[in-house]
Amino acid sequence: MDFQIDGIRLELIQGDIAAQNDVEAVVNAANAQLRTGGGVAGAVHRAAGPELEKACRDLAPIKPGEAVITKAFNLPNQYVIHTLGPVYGRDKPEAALLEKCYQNSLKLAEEYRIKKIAFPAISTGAFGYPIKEAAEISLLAVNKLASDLESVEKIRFVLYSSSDLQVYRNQAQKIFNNR
Ligand code: AR6
Repeated sequence: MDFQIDGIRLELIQGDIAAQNDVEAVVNAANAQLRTGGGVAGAVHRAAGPELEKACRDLAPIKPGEAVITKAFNLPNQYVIHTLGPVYGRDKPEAALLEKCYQNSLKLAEEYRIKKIAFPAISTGAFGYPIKEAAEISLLAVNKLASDLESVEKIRFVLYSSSDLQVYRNQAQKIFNNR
């Protein structure tokens, strides 16, 4: 399902963030040390290969809401943007920190003149953020920034499960169809 927001194409799909071969940058739901892990971080590091952890070494640690960029090595992309989401119930204020993840990732995408970028649902796995709240925060963040984006033309949310995709669709319809 696609939406058009101030000239930005927003796509919502079900899939694997490590298999997005038509975007220049994918976003990693990272840990503070920028090491491999479970979920998205595991998939991204496995597909990128060991060079990715080496490239991350000097950039770690990062704090919740921050984002850093590296090359993508064996992934079918040019860049990986690594952002650390808040742990739900621990890193406060969690909504503002989650919004910062999207803002700072898009800021880096602009700096690197990236046109197409794919995000996972940051913080909604191991970090426990409820999907409905997280979907609303991430879509509102895009809505707020869309008119300022000069390089970015396409933003894709890659949801792992069909139920998460459905939640994103419902939230997007509420937010964008009422504009
Ligand atoms: N592609 C797209 N989405 C995925 C994939 C995938 N390959 N795998 C899982 N998801 P998580 P977090 C979904 O746990 O909550 C890591 O171990 C998943 O269903 O990857 O930010 C790191 O090392 C969920 O909806 O990220 C950190 O320690 C969403 O992606 C910690 O987990 C995010 O799940 C980060 O936790």
